[in-house]
Amino acid sequence: MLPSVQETVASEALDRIRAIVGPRGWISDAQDMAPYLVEERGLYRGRARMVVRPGSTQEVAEVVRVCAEAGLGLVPQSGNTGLVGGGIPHDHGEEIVLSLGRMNRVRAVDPLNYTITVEAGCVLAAVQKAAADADRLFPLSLGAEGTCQIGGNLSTNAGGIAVLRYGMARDLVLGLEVVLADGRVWNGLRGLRKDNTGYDLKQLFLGAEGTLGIITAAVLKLFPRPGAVETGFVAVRNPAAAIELLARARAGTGDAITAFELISRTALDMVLRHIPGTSDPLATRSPWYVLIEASSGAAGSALRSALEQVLADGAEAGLVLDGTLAASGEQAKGLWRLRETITEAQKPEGGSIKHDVSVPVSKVPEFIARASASCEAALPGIRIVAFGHAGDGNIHFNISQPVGADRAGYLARWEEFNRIVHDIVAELGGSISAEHGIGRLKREELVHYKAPLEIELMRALKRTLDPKGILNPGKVVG
Ligand code: FAD
Ligand code: 2HG
Ligand code: ZN
Repeated sequence: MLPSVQETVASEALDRIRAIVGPRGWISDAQDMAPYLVEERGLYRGRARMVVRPGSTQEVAEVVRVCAEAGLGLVPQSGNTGLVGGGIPHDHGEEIVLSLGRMNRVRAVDPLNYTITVEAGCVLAAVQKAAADADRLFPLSLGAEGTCQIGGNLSTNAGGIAVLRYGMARDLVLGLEVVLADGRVWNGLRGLRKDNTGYDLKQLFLGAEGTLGIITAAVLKLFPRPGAVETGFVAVRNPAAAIELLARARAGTGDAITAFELISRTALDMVLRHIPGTSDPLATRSPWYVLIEASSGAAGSALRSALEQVLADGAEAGLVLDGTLAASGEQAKGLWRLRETITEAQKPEGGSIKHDVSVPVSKVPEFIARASASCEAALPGIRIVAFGHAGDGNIHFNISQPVGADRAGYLARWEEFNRIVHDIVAELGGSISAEHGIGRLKREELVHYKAPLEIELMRALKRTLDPKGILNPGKVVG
C-alpha cells in the first residue's frame, strides 16, 4: 500500500529535521527513546516519531518551523520530572519529543545586576551552583533539582521549598527567549526590574507547560547569599499548631523564615522504612512535624537565638512537643533528606493518588481534617500521606492504597478521590494545582473547577499563539 499524503509529508519533515540538528541531535532507536516516553511514576507512557535534541535556539526555531509547515505535534521536554504527564507524548505515536537538554550553557552572570542568563536545558542544581560560584543565591529549590531543568521549571512555574521567601519560579524571571509556534524567535532577554512597556509577554509562557511557546533561555534573578541559615525539625501537636507556630516564627525572627514544611508521621514512617541512611531525629513520636528553615543576611548567632526562643515559647503554649536545631550543615542536609525523599518513599507502598492543592494558609488545618475524614470514609484502610509547603498553603495530599490492595483497582478510583478532595479545596477557596501544573492529569479537573470565562480566555490565548495546535497538543487546554 502506498503511504498516505500525510505520512509522506511527515516523513519529509523528519528528514529535514535530521538535517537541521545533525547526527547528534536526534534519536529514533526505540531503546534510546524509551526514557523520554515515560514519566516519573510510570502513569503515562507514550510513543513518538522521534526525539529531537537541538543544540541552539536557531535549531529549535528551524525544527518548529518545519513542524508547523507539516502539522506535526511537538512535545517539549526538559528533565522529565514533571508529575502531571505534561512532557510525555500521546500513545498514537505521531508527535515529536523536543528535548532541550543539550542547550545547557550559562550565557552570562551579572553579579552587580544580580542576574544570570541561562539556556533552558541547564539543570536547576547547575544554575544554583553557577550563582554560588559568583557569591550569589538562586533560590529555586526542589527535590528534583539534580535532574529538572530550568526550561521545565519555568514552564511549570515550579514552587518548591523557598516560595515563602522568594516566590514561585515566575517571580524569579526578568526575561525570556521563546521560540513561537511558527518558528519565529521572541527575544525578551531583558535584565530589567522595571519595564512597563505594555503587556508583560513573558508571563504568557511561564507556567504554560509548553503549550504556547518553547522557552530556550531566561534571565533569572539572583539574591545575596545568606550569612546564617538555621534548620529545625519540630514535632507539633497537630496542623493547627503548625500554622500557629509559623505565624509566631515569622514575627519572632523578623520574617526570616525561608521554608516551612509540614510532614505527617505516615510520610515520615515511609521515609524511614524505604530510604537508606535515614533515622528519626526526635525521641518524641508525634502525628505531625515541621521542617523549618530561617535565613538572614547577617552571620552570627542572633537568628539561632530567635528561633530557639520561638520554639521555647511554642512549647510553653503547647504547640511544640519536641524539636531539634541542626548543629551543622551536614545535620541540616540530613533533616532535609527526610523531607525531600517523601515522593520516592511512597513508591514502594503501592498506588498513590496525588493531590497537589493549595488553600489559604489559615485554612490548612481545616482542609487536612475534612479531606482526611472524607477519604477515610470512602475507603477504610487508605493511608493519608499529607505533607508539603504549609507555609504557602500548599499541601501534597497523597493517599496511598490500603496495604495489600490491588494497585490498578485502587488507581481506577482516582477521579472519585479527586472529586472528594477537590470539592473541599474549592469550598475553601483553594486551587486544584498549586505547583505541579495541569498537563494531562488535571485537564478535566481544570474545566470542572475554573470559571467558563477563564477557560474561554485560556483557549483564546492558545488559538492566538498556536493557531495550528502543534505545541504540546492535548495538554492544559489544548
Ligand atoms: P519536564 O517534566 O520535562 O516538563 C514539564 C512541563 O514543561 C511539560 O509540560 C513540558 O512539555 C514543558 N516544558 C519543558 N521544558 C520546556 C521548555 N523549554 N519550553 C516549554 N515547555 C517546556 N514541583 C514543584 O513545583 N515543587 C516541588 O517541590 C517539586 N518537587 C519534586 C520532587 C520530586 C522528587 C519530583 C520527581 C518532582 C518534583 N516536582 C516539584 C515536579 C517537577 O520537578 C517540576 O514540575 C519541574 O519544574 C519540572 O521540570 P522538568 O525539567 O523535569 O520538566
Ligand atoms: C514535593 O514537594 C513535590 O516533594 C512532590 O512537589 C510531591 O510527591 C509529591 O506529590
Ligand atoms: Zn511540592
